[in-house]
Amino acid sequence: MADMIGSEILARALKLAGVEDIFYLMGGPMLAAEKACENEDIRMIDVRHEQAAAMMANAYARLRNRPGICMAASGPGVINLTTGMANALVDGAPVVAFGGSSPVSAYGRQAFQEIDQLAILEPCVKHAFRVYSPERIPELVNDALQTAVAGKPGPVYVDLPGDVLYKPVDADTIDWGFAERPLQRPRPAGAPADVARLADALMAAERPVIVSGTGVLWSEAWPELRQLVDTLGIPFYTTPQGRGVIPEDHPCCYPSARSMAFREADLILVVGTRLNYVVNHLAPPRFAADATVARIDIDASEIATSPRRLDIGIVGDAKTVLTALNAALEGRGNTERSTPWRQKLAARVEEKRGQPGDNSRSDAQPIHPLRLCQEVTDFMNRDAVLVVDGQEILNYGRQAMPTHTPGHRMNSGPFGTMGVGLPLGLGAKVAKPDTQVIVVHGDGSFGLNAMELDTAVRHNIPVLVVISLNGGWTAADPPGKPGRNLGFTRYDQMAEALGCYSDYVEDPKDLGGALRRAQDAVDSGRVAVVNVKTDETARATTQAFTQYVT
Ligand SMILES: Cc1ncc(C[n+]2csc(CCOP(=O)(O)OP(=O)(O)O)c2C)c(N)n1
Ligand SMILES: [Mg+2]
Repeated sequence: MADMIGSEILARALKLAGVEDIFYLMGGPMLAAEKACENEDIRMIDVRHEQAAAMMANAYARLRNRPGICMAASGPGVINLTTGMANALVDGAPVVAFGGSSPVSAYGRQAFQEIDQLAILEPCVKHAFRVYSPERIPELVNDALQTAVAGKPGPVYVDLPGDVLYKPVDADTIDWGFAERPLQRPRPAGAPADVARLADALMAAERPVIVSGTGVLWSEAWPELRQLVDTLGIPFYTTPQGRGVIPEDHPCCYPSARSMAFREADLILVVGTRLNYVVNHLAPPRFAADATVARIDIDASEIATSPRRLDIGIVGDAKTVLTALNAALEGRGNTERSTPWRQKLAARVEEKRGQPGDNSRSDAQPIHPLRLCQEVTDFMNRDAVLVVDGQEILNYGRQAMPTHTPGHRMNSGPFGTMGVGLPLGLGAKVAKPDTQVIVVHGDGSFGLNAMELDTAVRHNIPVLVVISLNGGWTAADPPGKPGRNLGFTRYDQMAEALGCYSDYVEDPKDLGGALRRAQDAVDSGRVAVVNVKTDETARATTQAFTQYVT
């Protein structure tokens, strides 16, 4: 059989592994690989900054529940991936990046773009390695994809030296079978005795609370979680990116009573989320000191090293363990025991609703960010993917905008990465072309990857971007923050120059119509940007509820 070069082997291996879309920025020594991917009919989406490619692959991975793929040229191209890869690591998302590098044969001779790329990427990923033998590329592609999704998902970096990518190999010597292996998603069951103990503890609890995270999304365990909630009437809360596992208009959802629920619970069940700063490490007094604490996690080290002592720690897959738990509760359904608890939380939600300071219907000009959130909420589809990036707008959005579909909420994440908004939105739209995608962006964070509007226009990825134009990074209050002011820039005009539909809004009365017209443009296949001048003094309060700061 004819020779193939490493680049062609890579493209064929990715195709055989089921890869349909790749986000990349062209450049040596990856050109032949990128061309070969085109020849394999993989959709190749070329972006304007490599970090955006990694961020798009992140959203894509989450919405397809399979690895998201990106590629970068050697040296600065690969280094530009780092923010997106580190963000994927902290998000726990299976992004697989292929980076070109200078030829092994010239290492140490100051070759073009030579730098220790593995050393730079290693702390940003779950696993990083270099390929030395082109004939082993199918095996190593399989290795990368399997590692990314196994157990707790995370990013993988594969370094591809130029001389490996261009080396001819006799195609008969290649074992393609590696690339076609199904991705292994182990679903360990928890210890049956612990599951039984958890069932009994839940039956005995009067004030139970569930805190769930993206582990439930990767495990696709939302039907089982909902069954548990319904069986015993358990109030539930999720991490900011774990939203939508149960629709947020479910009767056991009491978002604004979160602090009370955590403080007064007698049992806290944590499913598929780390006990990191996002949940205050589950520490008292924010979380009841005397509550029974139970945890289900696929990562044994999470259970072993829990910052708070666990009464019941179950190493297992969320879907498998919740299925067993539901079976253990079969015929024992009882929502009455927790009725007073739910009534108390419901009363708290009511009390908060009546409190002054709710600006969601404010007619003030400049527009209050909460009014902006309300207008977007009013018109967006129930199953829209909503991405929010910024600080004030992120915090306001978290309180004011619900999500009813599993995984359809993304944001700056536990790494607090400004700039993810637009790329996450584009990755989501590529993954789910028939779903409405809305990105609500701070004006500062928008700037970091704003050129991705060009990517969206060139590749026909129609999303709606709404900018909260408060004239800078965070609120102008307190005054005098260094480097805060950016000015009230007409980003809509910039978007127009890039080929987008655009609009600019100052009067709250015009907001609804402007959003509708923009969505009509999106529905006709265009990328739309609505630049909304908002109140620069509006500062989201960081109350206990917004401890979920990202
Ligand atoms: C890449 C990155 N750079 C800087 C920061 C620090 N930072 C956190 S929030 C924020 C301001 C965000 O401003 P904007 O996007 O305009 O949203 P706003 O708060 O004004 O609504 C900054 C600069 C960060 N988290 N990430
Ligand atoms: Mg801003």
